[in-house]
Amino acid sequence: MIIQDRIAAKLPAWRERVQRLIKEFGSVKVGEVTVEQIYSGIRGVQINVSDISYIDPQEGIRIRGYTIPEILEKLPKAQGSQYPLAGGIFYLLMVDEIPSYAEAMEVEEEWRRRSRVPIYVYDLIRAMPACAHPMTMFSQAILALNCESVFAERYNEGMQKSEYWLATLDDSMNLVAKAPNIAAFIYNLRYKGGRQTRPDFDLDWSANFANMLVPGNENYRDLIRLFIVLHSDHEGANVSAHTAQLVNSALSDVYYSTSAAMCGLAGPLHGLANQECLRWLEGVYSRFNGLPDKDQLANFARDWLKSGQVIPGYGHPVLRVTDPRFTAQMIFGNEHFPDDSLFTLAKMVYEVVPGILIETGKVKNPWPNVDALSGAIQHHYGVNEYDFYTVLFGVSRIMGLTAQSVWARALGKPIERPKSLTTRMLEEIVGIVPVSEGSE
Ligand code: AMX
Repeated sequence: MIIQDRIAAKLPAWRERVQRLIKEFGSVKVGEVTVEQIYSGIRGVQINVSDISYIDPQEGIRIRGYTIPEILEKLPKAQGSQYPLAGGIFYLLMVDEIPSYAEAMEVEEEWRRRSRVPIYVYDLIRAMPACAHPMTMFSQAILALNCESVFAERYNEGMQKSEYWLATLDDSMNLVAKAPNIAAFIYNLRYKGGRQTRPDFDLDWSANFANMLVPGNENYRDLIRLFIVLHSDHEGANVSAHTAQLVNSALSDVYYSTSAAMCGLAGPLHGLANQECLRWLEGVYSRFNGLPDKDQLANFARDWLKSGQVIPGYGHPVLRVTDPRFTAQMIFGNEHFPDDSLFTLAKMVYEVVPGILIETGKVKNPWPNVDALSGAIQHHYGVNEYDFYTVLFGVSRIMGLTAQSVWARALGKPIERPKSLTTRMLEEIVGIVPVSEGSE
């Protein structure tokens, strides 16, 4: 398999770099942790190394060193399209090189061969109650696939540690290959009366996924090609990425770890924000019976904040500028449907809301993140069942999550085990209570 061969060729040099850091510089301090950081979501504490992607607060994401515009320009394109092949972004995430068209297509061909989803997964989804959120269904379906885990099987047979990454890669390829079929099945079951569109193996991976959701729409295929690249990875320490790393570090296979990551992505402060964004935009639109003017929108946003709620799609724990993934979607919308009503409203929100968030004096980043637009764009193509948006996000994010797991196992990362303290211990450390007997 092409990705396996390329990683295998690079691995000795990577292992040497990491071993040198640990052996020669293991005692060098990287940073310090404050009491405030402990109480505020271990914010900014460097807990992990991931070479797959990095977020610069002032620039946004770089995937394997490339910015979003560079990636969109350099990755090989699907035939007849100016948007990249998903096989290309996966290759870049995994191998750390921009692939040729032939290399990206080889990945896509491998996925095609692995794409069949066992019937028990569909049975499980069908058996879930009507109240189950699509993310619950998606996470459960991924978990059920654990029956197929190459890693689990080989581990039971006594696989060597040096081969963990190979089995993890095998599982990752299988999971990515099957994810679009599972997600489309959930969508059509939940919203389209169970009328499923069969996979079209003449289409590239992204276009096939798009076609199972919105059959026969070329522009929607391009949107999904773009969406997959934009959502594929966002550093190693956000909730879903960190969850996947933590679970996978216990040598739970990627079905366990990705399913757990999807549960984190399902939170309203993380991946669910895209669904919340569309709900919010629709709320504004119906409140004003159409587009408000800017003053009306500003007053609405102020009242909303006063009621103690967040404006979804705005703010970020790391970014301090407009998310370049937001900008890429804005360019797409302006090219394809500049006058769409919700898209126009989303653009107006971008003009008005940052100023309102700045007024609060507490929001560290008043600018939009990726989620501020993705829902409005889906809505344009008739995918207006916003409960489903985080599943779309998840299908793409599996690529980055699994790339991180493959490299973690390849570089021999051990089980994660940070340490927790008691409040009393912290009070002792800062010197406001005497050190108890027996503690030192
Ligand atoms: N609307 C209203 N208030 C906001 C806000 C927003 N969009 N963004 C931040 N704030 C508030 C916080 O709630 C916090 O208030 P508090 O002190 O009363 O608790 C204060 O501003 C400071 O927060 P911060 O340091 O700027 O942000 P954070 O790192 O704590 O949180 C995030 C980041 C994304 C959770 C937050 O900006 C937010 O809730 N945004 C809206 C939801 C959203 O868009 N999530 C998607 C994130 C991207 C993703 O994972 N997909």
